[in-house]
Amino acid sequence: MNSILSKFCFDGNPISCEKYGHGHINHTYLVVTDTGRRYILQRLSQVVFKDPADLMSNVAAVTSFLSGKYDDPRRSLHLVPTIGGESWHVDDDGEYWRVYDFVEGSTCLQLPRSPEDFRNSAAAFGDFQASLAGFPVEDLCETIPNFHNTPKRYEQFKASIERNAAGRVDEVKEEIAFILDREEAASHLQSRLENGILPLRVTHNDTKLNNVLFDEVTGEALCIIDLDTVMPGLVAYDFGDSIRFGASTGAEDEKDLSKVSMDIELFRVYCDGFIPACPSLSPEEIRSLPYGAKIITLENALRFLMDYLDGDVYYQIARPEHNLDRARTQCKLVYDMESKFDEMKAICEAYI
Ligand code: ADP
Ligand code: GN1
Ligand code: MG
Repeated sequence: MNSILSKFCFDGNPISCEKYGHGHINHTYLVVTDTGRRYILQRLSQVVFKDPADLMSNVAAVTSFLSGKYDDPRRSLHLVPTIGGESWHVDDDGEYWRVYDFVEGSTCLQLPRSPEDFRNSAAAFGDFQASLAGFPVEDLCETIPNFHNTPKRYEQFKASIERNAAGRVDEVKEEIAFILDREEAASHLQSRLENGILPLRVTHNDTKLNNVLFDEVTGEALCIIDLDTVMPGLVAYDFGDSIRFGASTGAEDEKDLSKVSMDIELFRVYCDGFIPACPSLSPEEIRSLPYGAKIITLENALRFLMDYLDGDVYYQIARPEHNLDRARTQCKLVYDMESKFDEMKAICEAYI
């Protein structure tokens, strides 16, 4: 690790470097130097990101665009350059490394402490969406092609069932059936995109609550992080992914499914923070938001289960059945959202 650390322009000399955070994708470390400065060091996952140099160009462009918008430097991520002046370092094994300034005075949450937290995160993601409206979309690479193309995800899922790489298909027949039964409904947004009813915008694409940092003092959402999937997408998925994670009454990997449901009051609160923060949404986009919540949750169920079938190659896991537990909570949430869907639609309709 010392050799990696020696490549970046830190303020002071690193005195510690420890694993950090709850992300499922990159390997994240907290670095502290002898001047007391703190940094986030990350090794990118090349299982997930096939073209890390393109990804880093996106991140460099987006962070520099956003930092011009705020007076408080803590409102946006800042890359720390290498001693050669680059935004990332490639080591002898071909691994990609980057460093961000640590956003000081911030907290990262796994579930909202109060509805107010959730409203704040909604306003921050809405504001992020609105801020990127002026970003030149032609400068962005697609870091994961077809990331939220649900029909394509179903194709991959069926191929994974066919391969049965980890020999686990028989064990999860019920979960597979639940997901396959919903294939047609899951294409709703992709077909509206293809029919020109819904527009592409520059979206975040991974709007979990733990991808926003809160101000420790004011409690307000401070900084949107995890910019690896900023690329053209549907606003409904940004909205929906926040609901899937933050409006759940249980953790994403909760084993006791009786604890997992979608809190309709938190859904209402999120709408209240997000929709007014995105004033350019069309009526069709507002109508698409509940579908975004249901479909992205189903997509996550599919992706977690697919990784379980593939032998846990994509997401980081802390126990052998971790991906299966995650898939089950997502199925439970979809089931619950189906019973609340008319109410979800009515809540959104009121903003039109
Ligand atoms: P992953 O793609 O694996 O989810 P993230 O970029 O989201 O990786 O980082 C993982 C965690 O590290 C975040 O959830 C957050 O807790 C923490 N983190 C990342 N960047 C910063 C930062 N600049 N300042 C403070 N904490 C950060
Ligand atoms: C991953 O990187 P992280 O942990 O914030 C994943 C998301 C999933 C999420 C499920 C690039 O997000 O798409 O919805 O896990 N990110 C990528 O928790 O695949
Ligand atoms: Mg993350």
